[in-house]
Amino acid sequence: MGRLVIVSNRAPSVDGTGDSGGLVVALKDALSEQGGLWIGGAPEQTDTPSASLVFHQRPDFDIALFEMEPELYRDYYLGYSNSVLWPALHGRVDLIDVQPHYSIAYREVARRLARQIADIVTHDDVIWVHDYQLIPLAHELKALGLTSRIGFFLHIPLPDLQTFKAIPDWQDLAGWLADYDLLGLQTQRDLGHLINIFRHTLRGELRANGNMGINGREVVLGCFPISIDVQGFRRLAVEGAAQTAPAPMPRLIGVDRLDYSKGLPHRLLGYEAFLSQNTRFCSNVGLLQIAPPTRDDVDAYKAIRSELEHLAGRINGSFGTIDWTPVQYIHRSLPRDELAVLYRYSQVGLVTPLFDGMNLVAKEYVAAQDEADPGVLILSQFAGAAEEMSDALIVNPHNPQDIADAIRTALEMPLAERRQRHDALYGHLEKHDVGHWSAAFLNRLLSVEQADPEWLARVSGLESRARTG
Ligand code: GDG
Repeated sequence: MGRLVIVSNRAPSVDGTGDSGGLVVALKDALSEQGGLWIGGAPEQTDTPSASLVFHQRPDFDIALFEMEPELYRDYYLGYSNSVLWPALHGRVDLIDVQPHYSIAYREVARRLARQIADIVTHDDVIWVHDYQLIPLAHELKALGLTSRIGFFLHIPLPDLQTFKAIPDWQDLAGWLADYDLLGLQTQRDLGHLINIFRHTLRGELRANGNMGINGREVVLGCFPISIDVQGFRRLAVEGAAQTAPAPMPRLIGVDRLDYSKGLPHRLLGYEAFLSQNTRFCSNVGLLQIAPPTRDDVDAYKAIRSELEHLAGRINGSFGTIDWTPVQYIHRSLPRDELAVLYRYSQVGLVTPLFDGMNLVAKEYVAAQDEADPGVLILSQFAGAAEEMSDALIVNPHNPQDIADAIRTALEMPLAERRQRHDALYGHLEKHDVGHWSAAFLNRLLSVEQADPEWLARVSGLESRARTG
């Protein structure tokens, strides 16, 4: 094998700050062993972007940044990626904002990036592309004749066929996905949706080995539930807690980017129902909601922020007293080590997305607990994590009563049951950490046969005819 080449919308920082998030930790070892390279969008846009990748060396792996103009970035990232694909793939077709220039920019970014990548990779390099911002990349790379193996991992959910078809370019998207050699999804749920999309759109045939025959070649499919650095996160929580006092009263915690997919208003409605039905808990429990800003420039995000602030204000106004604030809402990002301690000192973890690829907060909450006196995880049935974490209290986030009941059950749960549930959840996580995830994906990618040159020639021919025609 040549180098491992990771491609994502954003590359890790050149100086290593912010590496503690899961993905860099997961891929660091594989990258440094293989002499790897991480290609990603430059953190700042420029009116005079370089026509080739801009290289930086880190001690562990190299970084190559892809530059773009501010307008192109806006239409590709805030536009197509986050105003079309993100809502559609999360089942919120009502929020899709279709603009022709968004989809032009999305394709243009993949085309330009492919040219820059094709200049520097060789046949033996293995390319792993991440997430919905870059779906057309394999198509563009193969059109340039690249024969390296190319895998793709979708971090967010893939909806059912009918929802998928609400995206104006759904047929193109299906075709671009089928150009990868390996497609990895978070859950069996999403894998089922992908198979159905391929069957319907490309007459794909499911083979006995679970892969799909599409246009005379085999696309390898797999379910790879992402995870966290379990030991590392647990260590942060234990060490931090040794220097911090516990919370003065039982606490529920929620930690989510302020995104409409995370079900924050639904969560507050559930908490409101809980307080109104269980008044003995008033003044004796608190909800801490950390919701750092994200994609502020997209209208749907402004709307969710004001909805959340309205609800938090309503609950505090109705139930709060001079000495007690029922909802503590923080609209800022906190350092990761502080988060770990907050999780450990919270008796209930509330993870109630309406639709989520995986949800790492659920896993972080479990990893941070004290096994002798663990808290209880309340988890939405629509988080990908629910497939693996059935020992959490599983709820339907659309039903406030379900959330209210689960909060009461969690707060009243006897120690023995809390320990039993936590042991099962932690036991699974320990064996399925983020290293397990990246190794499983990479091993599968390495076992894929390299592209058939005849097929490639055909695709490249069609592509160049389409361009010149
Ligand atoms: C996408 C998919 C999939 C949050 N607030 C703070 C903070 N965070 C960290 C959490 C966690 C991460 O952000 C959020 O991860 P999630 O998995 O919950 O969600 P997305 O950001 O939507 O991620 C998701 C994931 O990709 C991985 O494949 O699981 O389904 O949507 O790590 O801790 N971190 C810090 N301060 C904060 O205030 N430091």
